[in-house]
Order: sequence, then structure tokens, then C-alpha cells
Amino acid sequence: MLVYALALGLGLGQAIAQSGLRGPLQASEPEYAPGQVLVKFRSGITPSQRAWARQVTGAQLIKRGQYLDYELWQFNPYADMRAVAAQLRHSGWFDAAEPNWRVYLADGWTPNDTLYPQQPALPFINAPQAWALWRGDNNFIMAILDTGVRRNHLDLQPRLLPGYDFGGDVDGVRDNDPSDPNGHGTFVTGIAGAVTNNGRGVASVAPNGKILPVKVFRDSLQGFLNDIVDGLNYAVAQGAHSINLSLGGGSWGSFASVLDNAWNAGVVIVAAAGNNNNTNPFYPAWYPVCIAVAACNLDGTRSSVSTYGSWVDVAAPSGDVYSTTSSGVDTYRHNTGGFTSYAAPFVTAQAALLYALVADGPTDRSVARAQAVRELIESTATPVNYVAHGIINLQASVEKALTVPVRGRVQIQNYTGSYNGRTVEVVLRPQGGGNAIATQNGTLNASGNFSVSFFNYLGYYDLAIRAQGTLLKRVPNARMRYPGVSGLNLTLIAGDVNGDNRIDDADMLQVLFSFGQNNPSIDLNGDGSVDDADLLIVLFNFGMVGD
Ligand SMILES: [Ca+2]
Ligand SMILES: [Ca+2]
Ligand SMILES: [Ca+2]
Ligand SMILES: [Ca+2]
Repeated sequence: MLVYALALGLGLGQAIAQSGLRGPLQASEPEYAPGQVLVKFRSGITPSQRAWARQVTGAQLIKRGQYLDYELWQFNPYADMRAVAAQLRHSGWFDAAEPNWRVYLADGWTPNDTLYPQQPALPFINAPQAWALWRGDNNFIMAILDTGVRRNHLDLQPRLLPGYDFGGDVDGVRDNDPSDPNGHGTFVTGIAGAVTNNGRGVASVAPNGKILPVKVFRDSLQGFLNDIVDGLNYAVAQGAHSINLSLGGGSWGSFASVLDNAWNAGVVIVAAAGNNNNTNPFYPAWYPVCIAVAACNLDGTRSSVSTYGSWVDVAAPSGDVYSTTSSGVDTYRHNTGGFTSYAAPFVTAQAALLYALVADGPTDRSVARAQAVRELIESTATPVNYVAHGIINLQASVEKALTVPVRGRVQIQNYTGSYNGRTVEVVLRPQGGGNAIATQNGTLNASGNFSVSFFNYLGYYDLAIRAQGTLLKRVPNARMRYPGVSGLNLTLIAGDVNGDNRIDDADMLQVLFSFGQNNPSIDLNGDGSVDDADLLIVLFNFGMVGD
């Protein structure tokens, strides 16, 4: 016990002293109760040892668990409780130690649009829970290739980019005013991007983001392949991140390459699967680079008109949708037809929301980013038997995009035992250095592979990684965005028994006091006992400091 005491006394006392010097946190509302940590001692630790542990760490006992045997401890309210909890876990005394995290109601963000209560399709895809985490970025662009849009509609206008009319008011004569003579485009646009939380009209799937209206039908409502080909290229050139195609017909032949070009430029293409109530290909949705969207009812069944089958990628609601109409500047309509035209914009908006999470900014468009977005949409869909992946789930896709895995493999110098089950700690720090922002713990498999993930830390950070008994090794400039950091290959230096990131007297004393024991956090070479070999590792690396 003396050895553990030493670990706690030196390691933790120091960590708390250091973090206590940092002053008040800048955040207006810290993510945990200030200075509080929730601990659960390992079994076998006696009450007097518990009291001693509190004394040596300077913790004050505030409360004990009523059903689970935990203790709530109070430290300096300015201490970094993530770091303190990590130190406690590292001491070997506890089964669990966590900051006293703040928790929130899980009912999501409810917009104040007057018709929102009549838009059950939004809760159906778990939009409110997604919006509680993320509502999009105004620098990201959805292009709607359709019959145009009612440009001065009060629930659309603030989000509309100028756009273009490739179909023309007079058939085939193009102009720069994509006004909507029909209403189809205005309805589709409102589903994806009506102004949300403005106390008016409807809410939309993507509360933030810009809309590029691209009119590809003539005022006579005829549409032709050449206008769509030009409209697609225009949308790509204008910086679109997702493109909605609630249209189809014919087969594009070699002109389908325009879709490939858009995809290769990093644009997610979403297309209605068709309203044919069969599995026949419908173009352009059928082309592999398009996310083909079927329509479902709000009980999850396929809409009676929707095209379906294994070539159709996902389904989205269309059986009960409310959106903007072109008949006035503040007009709305309910549609129960179940058409795939009105399902596709759910996915186009989802793609724009997710794109902003996986990219480093609006100009960071690439096929890799588009692929990440598509994979997020498809992998988080709720399976149904009439499409390949399932019904879209906005919440699950946003949560997955915010969950960034870090994967790699470590080798520990002088280690001869099995890596299986040995703990690994991954620390997130500001780029260029600084105190730990977050820490995740994992375990190695027999080959030394590990995988941990960080939630809601997007951007560039430095990582520092250690296994049990080793110094930290820095991985600079890690891109913390989905699909994450992978392929790390690190050789770690053993000898830091107490986890303070330096190899010194304290580590040597712990090895000496544990001679003959089988404590994995002190058995540096993993051969099952603490002996000369471990002491030699400490002596050989004596004085070294980790990253
Ligand atoms: Ca026009
Ligand atoms: Ca609105
Ligand atoms: Ca040490
Ligand atoms: Ca050993």
C-alpha cells in the first residue's frame, strides 16, 4: 500500500497543484460541476485507506452514493477535473473516476416556427436531437436543381444565393432570374432550407446554410438533359456541397459523366428514386455516384408510389410534409402524396449539415469529404427491407460525425509480455502544446492496436499517447474530424510507473517497494513480476521526460 500511497501523493498532488495555478476557466458554463469528481474505489480498499487517499490528495468528501458505492469529492473549483480524473484513474486505486459531468435533457432543440408542430417528419428523423448538437454552417451550400424558387418568399429569401435559370422563361432562353412558375422547386427548397426558428412558417432539415437555386426547367415545365448538365456544372463551380435532383427520366448515357465529375469535385449528389412503385432503374438516381432516395411514410413503411429496391440507397419521409409554396410570399402547403421528390431534399440538407462537420471549411471540398458524408448518412440509417441502407436518422448521423476515432498501434520498448488488455491513454491538447483538453482511455489488443474516440472536439489538435508505464509520445497536428485519425504507429519508452511523464526517483522507489509483486502498472516489461528487469528499465531511461 505504501507504494500506491506514494503514487497518489506524488502524481496526483502535483497534478492538482499545477492545475490549481491556472485560474478560472474561460467557458461561461463548465461542462462539469467545478472541482468535483466522482470516484469508485477498487474493492479491498479499506475505509481508513479511503480517508487517507482523500487526505493526501486534498479532496473533501461531499457525498456518498446511495445505491452504488461511489464518493463525490470536491477539489479546488478551478482545477482541470478531466486531468484530475485521469490522474486518479492512473493511480490504480479506483475502478472509476470521472468529473461530475453536467447532463442535459435529451429532448432536443425545438424551433419556434408556427407550423413546426405540423411537421412530424422532422421529429421522425430525430431532427430536434440532431439540432441540439448542430444546426449547420452558413458558408455551406445546397444547390436545388428544379423549377426555380419563389425568390421573395419570407421563409426562404434570407438564405437564397442569386442562382441562375438554365431553362428560361421563354423556352430555352436563359436568364439570371430562377423564379418558380410552378411551385415544385419552392416546395423542395423549403423542405431542405426554409428559414428556421424565425417565428414564421415552417422549419427545415438544415436550419443554417445557403441555398443555390438552379432552374433547369422551362417555364412551360419541359425539362431537357442539356439544361441539367449545364446546371450541374454551374452548381459545382458555384461551390455547392450537396446537390438535390428531385427529377429524372431518360437515360443519360455518356452524359452521366457530369455526375461523376461533380462527385470527384467533392459534391454529394442526392436524387429522387422515382415514383414508379417498382424496382426499375430511374435516372439519374440509379447512377452509383447519386444517393438514391425512396419515400417512406411516418410509420416507416414505403410510400405506395415510391420506387424501391437494392439499388435505392436510403429512404426519407414524404408521406406527411409541410413546406413553402410559390403562390405568395408567406404561403405554405401540406403534402401527403409520398413522392420521392419531397424525400430527396431531406437527404440533401442532411448532407450539407454533415459536410460542414467533416470538412476544414467551405473550400475543403474533395471526394474524400463527400465519401465521409455519404458514409455517415448511409451507415446511420435505420434498416428497412425496401432500400439498401434504411431510413435516414439525422441525430445518429450528426452524433457519429462528432465522434472522432483515434486508432493506431503501439510498441513498448523492452516489453516482452502480451499487450492484450494493457491500458492506453490518449490525451488531446491544443495544437503546438498546452494542457490536456480531454483524455480517453482504452486497452491494447494482443498486437498493440488501440482505438478510442473523442466526442465533439473537431479541428486540429496535438495528441499525446502513452501505454501503462510509459512516457507520453506526441502526435502533432492531428486532424480531429470524421472519419478520424488512423494508422498511428508509435514506439513508447517504458519506466514512468506513476504516470507523471518523467522517469525519476519516484518511479524507481515504486519498483523497489513492489519487488516480487505482480502489479501490471509496475511490471514494466510485462513478464508477470516486478524484479531486476523492471528496475533496469527505469535506470536505463532515468531522467527522461515525455512529450
Ligand atoms: Ca427566369
Ligand atoms: Ca420558418
Ligand atoms: Ca514518473
Ligand atoms: Ca517484470
